Amino acid sequence: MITQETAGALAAVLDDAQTSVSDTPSLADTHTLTVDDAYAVQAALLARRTARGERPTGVKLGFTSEAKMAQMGVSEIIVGRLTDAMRVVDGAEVELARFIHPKVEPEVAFRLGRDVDPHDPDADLADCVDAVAPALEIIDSRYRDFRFTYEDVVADNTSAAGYAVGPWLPVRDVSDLAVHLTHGGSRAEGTTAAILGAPVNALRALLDMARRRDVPLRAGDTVLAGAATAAVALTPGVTTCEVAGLGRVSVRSV
Ligand code: OOG
Ligand code: MG
Repeated sequence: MITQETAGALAAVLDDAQTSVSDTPSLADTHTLTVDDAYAVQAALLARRTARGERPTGVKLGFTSEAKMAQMGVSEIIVGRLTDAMRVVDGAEVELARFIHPKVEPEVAFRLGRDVDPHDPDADLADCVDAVAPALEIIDSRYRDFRFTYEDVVADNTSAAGYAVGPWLPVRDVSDLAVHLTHGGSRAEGTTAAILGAPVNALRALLDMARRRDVPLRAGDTVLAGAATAAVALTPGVTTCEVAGLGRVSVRSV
C-alpha cells in the first residue's frame, strides 16, 4: 500500500493536469499501484477538490457496458465521484477550453431519495431511488492520448469531468430503452440493456463497490449508471442524449 503522502502527491499530479488543462503520462510508467492504492489516490483527489469548495453531488460507474470495456480495453467496473463543479445545466454551454481531449457518452441517471448505509446487509439501492433521467457524461482522461491502465483510470477519478442530467422523472422500469446520442451529423445508437443487462444491475454493483470502497451514498445524490455506447469526441456544437420514454438532455459545446 502506498503511503498517504504518495497518494497525495499523485493526486496533485492529476489535479494539476486537470486545472492546467494539460495531459500527464500514465502513473504506471513510474509507480506500481494496486487497485486499493488507486482508490486512495482518487480519495486524495476528491479531498483536494472539496478543500477548494467543491461539493460532492454523487457517484458514477464506469465500464458497465461491453462497448466501453472494448473501447478502453478494460473489463472491470470502476466507481468515481461527481462534484458540483462538473455539473452542466441541461441545454447550457460548456467551454471546451476547460478540457484536455473531452469525449461524451449517453447515460441514465438515478437520484437517491434517502441516505443509504452501504454496510447495511438489507440495503437495496433500487428501493432508495426516487427519480430517473437521461444524462450525458463528459469524460476527459488526464492521461496522454486517453491511454491508461485500470489503476490509472481509478486514480484519475474515472475520467470524470462533466455531466448533464435531463428532467427528473418518477421511478420506472428503464431496463431496455433505446438510447440515441446525436452530435453534429453523427449519431450513435444503443440500449440501456447494454448497461450490465439493465441499469438496475448497475445499482447493485454500485452498492457492492460503495461497501468495498467506502463511497458515501446520500439523499439527493446523482448516480450515473455508465455509458450505453462507446464515447465520442466532444467538439463544438449541440450534443443530445435521448432515452426512449425518458426524454432528452443536451449540452452546447463552444
Ligand atoms: C473511463 C470512464 C468510463 C463509463 O461510462 O463507462 C465511464 C473512460 O472511459 O475514460 O465513464
Ligand atoms: Mg461514463
